[in-house]
Amino acid sequence: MTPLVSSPEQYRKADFDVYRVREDFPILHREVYGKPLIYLDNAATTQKPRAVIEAIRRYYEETNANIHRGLHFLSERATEQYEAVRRKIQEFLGASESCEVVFTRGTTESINLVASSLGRLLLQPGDEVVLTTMEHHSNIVPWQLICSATGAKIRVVPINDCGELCLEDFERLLNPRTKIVALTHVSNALGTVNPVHQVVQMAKTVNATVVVDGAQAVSHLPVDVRQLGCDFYAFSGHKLFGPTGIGVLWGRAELLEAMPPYQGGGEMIRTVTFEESTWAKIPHKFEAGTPPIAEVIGLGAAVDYVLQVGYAAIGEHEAALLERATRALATIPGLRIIGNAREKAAVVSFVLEGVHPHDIGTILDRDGIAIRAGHHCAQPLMQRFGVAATARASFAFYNTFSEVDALAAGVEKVIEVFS
Ligand code: C6P
Repeated sequence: MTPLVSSPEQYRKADFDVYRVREDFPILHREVYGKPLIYLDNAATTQKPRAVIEAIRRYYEETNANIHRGLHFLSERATEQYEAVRRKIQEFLGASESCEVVFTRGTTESINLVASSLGRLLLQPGDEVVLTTMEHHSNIVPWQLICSATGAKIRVVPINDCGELCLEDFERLLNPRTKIVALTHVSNALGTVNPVHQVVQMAKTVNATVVVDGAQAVSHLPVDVRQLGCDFYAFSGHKLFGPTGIGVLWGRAELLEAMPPYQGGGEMIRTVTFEESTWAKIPHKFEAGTPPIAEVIGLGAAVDYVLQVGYAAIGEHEAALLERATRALATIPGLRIIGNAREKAAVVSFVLEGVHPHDIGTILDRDGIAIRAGHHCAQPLMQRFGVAATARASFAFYNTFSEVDALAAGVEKVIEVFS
């Protein structure tokens, strides 16, 4: 492999200093097996800046109370903080109204909510739900469940060898029975950034409702749901440098209002008798029970943090990381990168001739390098590329060029072990 020059000065641009940013993430300073941690598993979950950890600590130390119910001081403060995050997310996504922001446990729950509830509203026997080959299981299985309950069918948009959607095939699939199109914004296993705006425009020619899985997008690029034109957008807090156990489903108000509740319980009702119940207004109709209050507040801190780093700096730095990683890995004999889309986030999936991806992961781990190996909850996608699994390095803005170089050196070492 051609050695790649790397000096810390390279990353210190006027407005973005990766080493200063890394100071905000306590975990990035720990060692594993006596080696500095090199965390390249950001698509699985991102690390948390001190601002998020502190916001959660402060909430529990100073404000903890249940929300929306109490008349007392702490409950009012907690409710204010919780609802302030809803407004923050509204702005973050460019949504028109804060009532369009529903808090969930994560992307998986957001998609289950929309599949189950919108599916019951819209789907009739013979109707079609269009997915793509690159969907995560979270954007396949909930649709299978509702299709088997309603008699609707799933149709799948193929992808090309680079891992891009075949839009001509998508156009051919669309017909008056197409009621829902659900696709990922960024593929977790390939890094492909899908042309969501274009997909929405095409889907709207048959009046289909478009659901976007934004789990892998929000950490890499700014999202504006009005510009995208979609009807629903889902993401997880923990992939946006926020806590686990919190996610968002944004949906158009008129659709959320028409949809039946997803779960029943406290908080989501207006009146209850043994004969019947009536529902609270959106978004509360979809937030049954005590929500994850501290996690919502942590998510608010994460959004503030990401916006302060800035998507322009994130995009520029991650593009450089991706370019360097692609260049370094592509020259390794026997290594095949899976996913070479023109529009790609900083994710590199690869296979190595004669070596199981799990062995790559295990050997790298001993050098402190955390990657993911497996099917990435995208088995149909793995089948499309004729592999059972891949090794995947996924980057965030706090990763450095030296870490990319260490990954490439680590893979060379794996080859030595197996030669
Ligand atoms: N992908 C990965 O390592 P949850 O678990 O609900 O936060 O997110 C589910 C999910 C949905 N869609 C996409 C595109 C995703 O990438 C994920 C999570 C992780 O790739 C865990 S499998």
